[in-house]
This record gives sequence, structure tokens and C-alpha cells, in this order.
Amino acid sequence: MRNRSEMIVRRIGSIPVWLAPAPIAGLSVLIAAPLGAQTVNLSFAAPSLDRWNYPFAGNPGGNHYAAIFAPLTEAGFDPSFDNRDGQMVIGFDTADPPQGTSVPPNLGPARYTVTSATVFLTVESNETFTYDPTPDSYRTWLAPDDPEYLPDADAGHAVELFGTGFRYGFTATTYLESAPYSPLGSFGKGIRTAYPESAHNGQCVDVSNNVDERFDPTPFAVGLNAELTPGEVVPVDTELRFDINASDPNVQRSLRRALNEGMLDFSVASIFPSQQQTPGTYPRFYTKEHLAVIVGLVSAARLEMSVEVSGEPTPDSAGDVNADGVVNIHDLLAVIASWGACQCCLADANYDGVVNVSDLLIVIQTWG
Ligand SMILES: [Ca+2]
Ligand SMILES: [Ca+2]
Ligand SMILES: [Ca+2]
Ligand SMILES: [Ca+2]
Repeated sequence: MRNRSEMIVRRIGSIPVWLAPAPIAGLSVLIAAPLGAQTVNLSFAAPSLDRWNYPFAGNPGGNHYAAIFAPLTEAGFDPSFDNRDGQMVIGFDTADPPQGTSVPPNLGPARYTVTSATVFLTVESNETFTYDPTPDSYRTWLAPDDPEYLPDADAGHAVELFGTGFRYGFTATTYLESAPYSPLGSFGKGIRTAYPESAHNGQCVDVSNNVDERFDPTPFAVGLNAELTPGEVVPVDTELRFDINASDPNVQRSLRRALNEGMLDFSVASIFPSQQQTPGTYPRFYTKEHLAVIVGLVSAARLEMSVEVSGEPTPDSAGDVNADGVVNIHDLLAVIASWGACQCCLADANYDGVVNVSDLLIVIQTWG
């Protein structure tokens, strides 16, 4: 028999609206009213998942650090591997966090609006890399005789954070620390199971080979520390904060999809040359398996995030596909321009991976 503390699932059309008058086990924050939005503040002191996403990591999920580097020496990029070879995946189970509040999944992506999100990572290596708070263009990594080459204007390289995409049928909920680097083996480009993903020309792309492909990806955030001066060598135990640009509609879209799935995965992927026969000139970050983390001296990845969870899809988020605050002819034209299968198009108003008449109707229904 149901009582007041049980969740009531009401349906409007085919969309379940979750209402609950009081908290229940495993779901500590719930939506108060169908038309209202409730703010959920998430605080993860540790990740649910962290792993070194590198083809030759012996125990990628259990490694006590993750090193971020490129297979780049004086001879250029090694053609056997991604330009961004040593990467890190960090995941936060937003539907079932180890402590604190949760965000109920499966409400539909347009119900979630991330108002702020910051990831924190702590540097495990001592004075191995130089602080650079701005990403360097792919052009700085081309051969100096290349017509597009530009010298790097500032010392060091930024630590860049992206969303995470998956191959081979994996999803954020099925990708675990024990998942294979790639079912195709260790050698090859664009084959990793989990990869850093960002929107580029209206599609979600793997940014691991952006130098080969000659484009500058848009990271969700770059690692910052207000106490460091650009050009300064970064000491061990420095915490970098990544303030995620949730006002970028592509980033917001990625976060919404992840919250709907209940698992938020980020990828750290940068280009730091890895000179052979010398100590690393690239950063390493603590994972939750590091002894210093286990005994509480330092933290592995952390996340602070605020999410507005709406009882119903808001008109703005549903039909305002170009995110300019109004639903009008420009949204309609954006839908028509993106017609067809499109996994990450902004014009996919209902987030089902295809732009079609359903999205057109959402724009029309939320006009104004
Ligand atoms: Ca781990
Ligand atoms: Ca630089
Ligand atoms: Ca609009
Ligand atoms: Ca659609």
C-alpha cells in the first residue's frame, strides 16, 4: 500500500512527472511541484570512477595516478597513437552518489539545467609542468615549416576538461574502471572506448586527434589556480579547479544528457610533450586509489554542482534550440537546417538523436 512518502509518478503525455511529498530512501532530493524548479546542490568529495585512459596502463582503474600527455617528441607525433594519448576519465554517479543529495535520472534531459559545476583535481607530480591557463591552438603543434604554424605565445600548456563519449556500445552507465581501453587493442587512433568529446560544427566529436584534424576543440573548462602565475612551475598537491562553462549550450546539452542517464563522466585530455629519457614534463593527477588519498592527506577528483530540476520541460529549454532566450523563426530554421540523424545537434529539441517533425512541433508549441 502506498503512503505519502512514496513517489507518485504522474504522466503528462508520455513523459513521467515525478512528485514526492517527502524524501524516500536513495532519493534524498525530489521535485516539489510540477511547474516549479528545485535546486539540487551536489557535492562529491571523491569520484565514483577514475581511471587512466592510456593504452598501456596495466591496471587503468586501479592506477594511483593518471598522467596526461601526448606521444610527441622532437620527431613529432607518434602516428600509432592519438595526439592526446594519456588521458583521464572521472565519473560521478549523480543518481546514486556515495553521500549527500542525488539528482533523479530519466526525467528527460530538458528537465535539468546546470547553473554551476566545478571539478577539482589535485596534482600528484611535483614541478613537472608549467601553468598555462589558456589552451594553445593546434597550430602551435604543427611543424614550424607548416603554413599554418604559429609559435606558442605563452609558456606551458593548459589542462583541458571535456565531456566523455563512448564507442562499441558502451554508455556512461556501463563504462566501468575495468572496461577495456579498446577492444581493438593498444595501437591505433580513434579507437579508445571512452574519449574526450566536444561539439564541433554541430556534431559531437572525439577531440583526441585535433592536431591531425586541424581544429581547436572547445573544452568544458581549463584547470585554474588563482595562486599560480602563468608560466610558473606547478608544485605537487596543487589543486586545479575547472569551472565548467554551463552557459555554452553544447556543454549544457552534454550535462543534461548525462544527468538524465545518472552518470556524469568527464575526460581530461591535453597535449603535453612526453620527451623520452627525461623526467615527465606533463602533469599527473591523484586517483582515489592513491595511498595519500586513501589516508585523507589529499583529494582525488571532486565535483561541486548546482542543478535546477524542473517538474516539466521548460519552454525555453525545449524549443529554444539556439539558446538565445526566445523561441522564434531562428529556432525553426535551425531545426530544418539540421534535419536527419544528429546525435548532438542543438536542434534536437527532444534529445532523441534525430532532428525531425517531433522537434519542429516542439518549437512551434513553445513559440514566443
Ligand atoms: Ca580508479
Ligand atoms: Ca602555451
Ligand atoms: Ca531561440
Ligand atoms: Ca529529436
